Amino acid sequence: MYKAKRFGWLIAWPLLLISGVAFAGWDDVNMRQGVTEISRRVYELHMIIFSVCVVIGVVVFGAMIVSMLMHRKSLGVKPAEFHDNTKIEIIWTVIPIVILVVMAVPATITLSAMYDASDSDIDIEVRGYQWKWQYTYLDEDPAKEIRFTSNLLTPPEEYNNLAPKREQYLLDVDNPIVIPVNKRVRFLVTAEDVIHSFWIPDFAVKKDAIPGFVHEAWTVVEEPGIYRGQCAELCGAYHGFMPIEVHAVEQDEYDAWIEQKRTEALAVYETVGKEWTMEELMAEGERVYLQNCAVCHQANGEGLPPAFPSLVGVGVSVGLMDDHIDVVVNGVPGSAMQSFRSLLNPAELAAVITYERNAWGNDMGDLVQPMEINEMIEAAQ
Ligand code: HEC
Ligand SMILES: [Cu+2]
Repeated sequence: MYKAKRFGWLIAWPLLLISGVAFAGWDDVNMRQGVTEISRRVYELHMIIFSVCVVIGVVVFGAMIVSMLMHRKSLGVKPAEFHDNTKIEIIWTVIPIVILVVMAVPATITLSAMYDASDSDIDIEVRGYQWKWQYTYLDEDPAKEIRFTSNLLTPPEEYNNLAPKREQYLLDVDNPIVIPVNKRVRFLVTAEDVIHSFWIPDFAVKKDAIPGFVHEAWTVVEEPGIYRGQCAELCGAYHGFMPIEVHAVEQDEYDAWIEQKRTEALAVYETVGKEWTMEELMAEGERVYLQNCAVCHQANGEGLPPAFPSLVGVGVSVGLMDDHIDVVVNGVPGSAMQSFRSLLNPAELAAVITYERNAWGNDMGDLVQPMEINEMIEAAQ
């Protein structure tokens, strides 16, 4: 009786553990179940293995604590004197082996299902950059490929504590991934600069994005909704600023989105991607020049020296193409000649540069394609 009272708490704490099942916030502290078949299997696996660990923990620590307390010296217990007990040693080796093997079976089945990325309906290339993701919806026809970058929306004021934080703080982006529900989507994960990791907990998808390697992951989302993830690899100062946002939508909504993205991509392909002729560049170049450059350099190109230099017969306009491109794209720091990189699109830049080299009797006879300008700008980023 005396002992039972003193060690009542021994019985109390497992009860406390069990009563925890009824604890309302249990889902918040447990691993999330996610929204895909795989994520639910991962969750179940976690629960099975977690329970096995709890039982082992209770049995091992229980036996340890009970024997330490019940057989302590102050109770006058005499220690048993024996070495080696082959029977016990065999038992405590065999039981853990059996437990490990039993746990390995469901774990291996789930893992091999996760790794089987075959037979996909949609292939999306995922490319990690410091610090953003780029997504490409792959297609056999390159003109139909859709590529966009997905940037953090949360402004610096919020993470510098100068403004109140939004609900989706550091978790929202300008261009989310859009996928249809009930379709097998394959992610081909890679990186451009350093190692990143593409992690969407609700899908049980987590793959390292490593430059030069392509890792596969897949998912089938059943419920429409917005799902969020993050880069899960320490990839530099703004590692926390490259979240992942996935919109799972009904098939018709997805089709409409794809259609719109394709039209946009085609428009860019048609202006920037195609070969331009000298006539096209000169016509477009004149328009761009009169609209953006003539205020300073004058319609006849002669400028207003010394404030605004002449472009006729002198300087980069009749010099090396690369120097010319550099001035127009990047501007001349500290002067009124600003950078036109983001003010004009690559086609407009190529046209105005070609125009300056061939108008007003400059007659250089050379031209630059929008594609070349585009590549230079992308490479410099
Ligand atoms: C607000 C006035 C202003 C506008 C608008 C402007 N420029 Fe300039 N530009 C200048 C000034 C000033 C310089 C001289 C910079 C320096 O070298 O200090 C210059 C220099 C240049 C040069 C280099 C000249 C040389 O040979 O050294 C080129 C080429 C040029 N501009 C092209 C353009 C084009 C193309 C546009 C329109 C898309 C444009 N500029 C619009 C003010 C302007
Ligand atoms: Cu990263």
